Order: sequence, then structure tokens, then C-alpha cells
Amino acid sequence: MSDLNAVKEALRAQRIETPSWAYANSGTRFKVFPQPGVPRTPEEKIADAAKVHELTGIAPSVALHIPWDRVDDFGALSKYANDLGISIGAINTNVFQDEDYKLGSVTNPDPRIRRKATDHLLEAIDIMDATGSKDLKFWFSDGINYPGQDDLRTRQDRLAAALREAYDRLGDDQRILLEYKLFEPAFYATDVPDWGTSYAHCVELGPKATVCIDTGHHAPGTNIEFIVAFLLRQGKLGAFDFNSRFYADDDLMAGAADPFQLFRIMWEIVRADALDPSYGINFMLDQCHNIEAKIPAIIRSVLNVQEATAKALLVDRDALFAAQRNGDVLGANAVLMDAYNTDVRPLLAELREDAGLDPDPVAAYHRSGYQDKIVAERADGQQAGWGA
Ligand code: AOS
Ligand code: ZN
Ligand code: ZN
Repeated sequence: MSDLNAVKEALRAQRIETPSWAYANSGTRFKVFPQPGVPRTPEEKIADAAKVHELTGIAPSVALHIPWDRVDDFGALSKYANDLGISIGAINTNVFQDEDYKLGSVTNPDPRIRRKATDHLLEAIDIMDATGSKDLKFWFSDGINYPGQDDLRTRQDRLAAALREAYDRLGDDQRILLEYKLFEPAFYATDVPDWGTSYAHCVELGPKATVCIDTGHHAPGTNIEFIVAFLLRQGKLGAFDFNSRFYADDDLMAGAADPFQLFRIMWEIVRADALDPSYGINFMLDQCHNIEAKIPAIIRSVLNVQEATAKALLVDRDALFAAQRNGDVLGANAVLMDAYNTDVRPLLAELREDAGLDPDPVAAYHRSGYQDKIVAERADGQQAGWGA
């Protein structure tokens, strides 16, 4: 697609979901550095997410994490979000922060603990019913540290049983997003370590189960855009957790470590005509801002995804496919690189101005006074989210 009006139209329709936990204090296992003004409640996280949407125009939903965002009345929380101009997105489950889950959650050898974990998954569907959320996101930390510690195959059976129970409880317009992760916290074997495992379980479950690709969850050098292309072809790509990694699950800002990789991923999306929200992919961020200011970092990340998308939309498909058909190796590569090397910032600034937004959302945030306001209002800010 290189018709500029079509590019702009596609960019106007783009949607990126921000995660509630990214607004809260977070850190590594060595230290959490608290920041002034961080949210103390789910409502305050939603307010920050609404600010990001107000300034970027393309982040109209926020993912919640249970129990970090547990409230008494989820219907009221959803209304609160709507009143601020955003909606509740994916509901993230948590079966990793409990003493009981030392040997696993849904794959634990103890049936009582498996029941408890599965009940949490079902409870998350109740929350979806109350909030209107369509996406149920599973990331299982389950795995083992030592060969022989538990039976690899039996653990798959237990996983399948829990997934089935959750799947059967889904409403017509609800779906499961099954995330995978190579390692950590388990070191020897993880029960959902890769896209193939996630994909196979999703196929077994049925059409309402899809894979979530967290860009930080692969071995170094993994060709993530191949995974994207494969899952798109199978109709099984449901969502992304965008972030950047250098070494492991670093959860740095999307597009920071390797903007070229993000472009290559977004090209596969554009190539499959899967960018529009109607296609159904939830483009989420899953990040932690440990040392940098949180709201500006989230704005920056949204803009990084938008920039990668704009470049992907500028790829001259006809020229690319012609070069590929002709076996023109260098020509084909040059078409892709031409798009990647285009400075799309003026185009995006224009797009924002057309929509009545500030062309520079980060600068607009700094000028807005919002940071001073939350620092004053949230004087007793507490840690929420990771390490809470
Ligand atoms: C964990 O490594 C995953 O990326 C999950 O998506 C996790 O659930 C998320 O970070 C919020 O808990
Ligand atoms: Zn993730
Ligand atoms: Zn992760």
C-alpha cells in the first residue's frame, strides 16, 4: 500500500492497548525504584491510560490484571473507563503470585491447587462479563526446574483440561489469548514454552482460542515475523504483547531495542490485511518502566508501534511482489528497506494535527500539567503490580 490517503486511513483506524500494570511501580528482583505520582488504584491506572489515549488518539483500551486490579464492582469500573473515553481490554489472569503455585498452577501435581487455579481462570470470565471485555489472557508460569521433577506429558494433559474448562465457559464473543514464554520462572522446562505448544492447544480448543505473541519471550535470534506470518495464515494469531528485549524478558519499551524487528512484524500484519481492528488482533503493550517516567514511556511506545506501522504501510507491495517473482533478491530487499528507511514522523505529525491532536504527544504531555497534578494528588502512592 503506497497510496498516501489509504496509508493515513489505515493509521487512523489503528488501535493499541496499554497495560494497567505499566502505569504502576515495578522493578527487578533486585530493587523497585518508586516514582512519585504513580497510581494507587485501578481507577488511577485507568485515568493514566485515558491520558495516553487523549494524547495519541490510538490507545482507547486498557488491559487489566487480576488480582492487581480487583475491585468490588467491575461494571462500575468499566463505566468509569467509558466516561474517560476508553474501554476495558484484555483481562490478564494471575496464577503465579501465590504460595500454592510453587510447583505450578493448572499443571500442579496436586488436584486441589489445579482446581484453585482453574477457578481463578473462570472468575476472570465473570469479570469479562461485567466489564464487556472480549479477551481472556493466560500466561502460565508453570514449569519445572529439574529433569524428572514432574512428568512433562502429564502436565500437558492437566493444562489441556484446565484450558478446556475455561474455553467451555466462554461467551459467544469472548476468546482466549494463550501466551507462551521460553523460560522463567521455570528454568528446565516450561509448560507453554513456544508458539507451537500454544498453537496446538488453541487448535485443540477451537475457534475461540488464539495465540498471543509476547515479543520478549523468545530465544535470541528468533525470527518472530515468521511466527506472525505462520499464525496469520492459520487464522490463529489473536494478540501481541509488545515490548523490547536485549537478553531475556526485559519488558523494555516496544521498538526501543530493535525497531527494525518491529517493522518486520508490522509488515507481516499489513501484508495479511490484519491491521484493522475488524480483523480481531489485539495489539497490546506488555512493559514495565522501572527507571524511566511511566506515562511518557508508554506514549513513546505507542508512537514507536505507530511509526513501525506507518513504515510497513509504505511498502510498495506491487514492486516487492514483482521483484520476488522475478527472483530479484537485491531489488526485493531494497523495496522493503526503502519503506523502513522513510522518515514517517512528518506524516504522523500531520495525521495528528488533522485529528486535532498535538503533533508531539510526549511534549504535549510535559506541557499538560498532568504529571504535577498526579504527583500532588497521589502523595501516598503505593507500589502496584509486579512485586506488589
Ligand atoms: C509474563 O512474562 C508475561 O509477559 C505476561 O504477559 C504477564 O502476565 C504480564 O506481564 C502481566 O502479568
Ligand atoms: Zn506478556
Ligand atoms: Zn513477559
